[in-house]
Amino acid sequence: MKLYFHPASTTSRIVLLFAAEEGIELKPEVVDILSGAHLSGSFPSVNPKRLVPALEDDGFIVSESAAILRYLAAKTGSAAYPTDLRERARVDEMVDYLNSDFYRDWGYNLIYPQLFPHHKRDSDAAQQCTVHWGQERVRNGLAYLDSVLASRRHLAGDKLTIADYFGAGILSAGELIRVDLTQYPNLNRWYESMRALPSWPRVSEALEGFKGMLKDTPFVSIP
Ligand SMILES: N[C@@H](CCC(=O)N[C@@H](CS)C(=O)NCC(=O)O)C(=O)O
Repeated sequence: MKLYFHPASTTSRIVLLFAAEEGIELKPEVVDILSGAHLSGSFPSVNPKRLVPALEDDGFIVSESAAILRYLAAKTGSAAYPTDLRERARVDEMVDYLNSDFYRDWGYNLIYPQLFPHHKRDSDAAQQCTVHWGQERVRNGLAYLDSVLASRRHLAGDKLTIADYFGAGILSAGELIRVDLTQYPNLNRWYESMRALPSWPRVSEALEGFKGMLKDTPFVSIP
């Protein structure tokens, strides 16, 4: 199987971490989204949405990091995507929450408009409004996740599942704007447990590099 990805991409790192931890071999194909390599050439025929990651398995292509996680986990029979109907529903419930309500505010309102020129709003007023809207809503989301983790070891129960890989990847983008998770003790405990996974440092090398470049940039964050 071949993975089209970029090492600094949040959604790519989700898949990379899961595959590394589960020992799933993926042939790496870096798509340099920073130079726009995903916008022309052959990549749009792989993913017409022109986004990474995308997985190719014997001519079958699947995009969307959450769908790729589900595909890989089901294909390899991973315990991280339980087959019990209710356990699986808990996992899907969490992945879908993170991928929709939470990520909209976290990624597309709070973080990305501050990091990427193509996400920045047209006027200062619109930018400020978007980022503060995101900040307010993200506080609710983080408090919700913290409350969930008060009675569970992991995001979808007591076992490590694809919801944890998905959630940790999404949460890691917060490191770029220096979100302080210590005020959410259950969430922080869980996030640190994900950061302690053996493959985390290798998969997160590009994130660490990006963090270093941004260390003196001021951000609206969750202080
Ligand atoms: N919903 C998609 C989002 C994928 C996505 O936004 N990928 C970003 C990198 S994290 C990308 O390819 N960006 C290129 C661009 O915005 O031009 C997923 O979960 O895979």
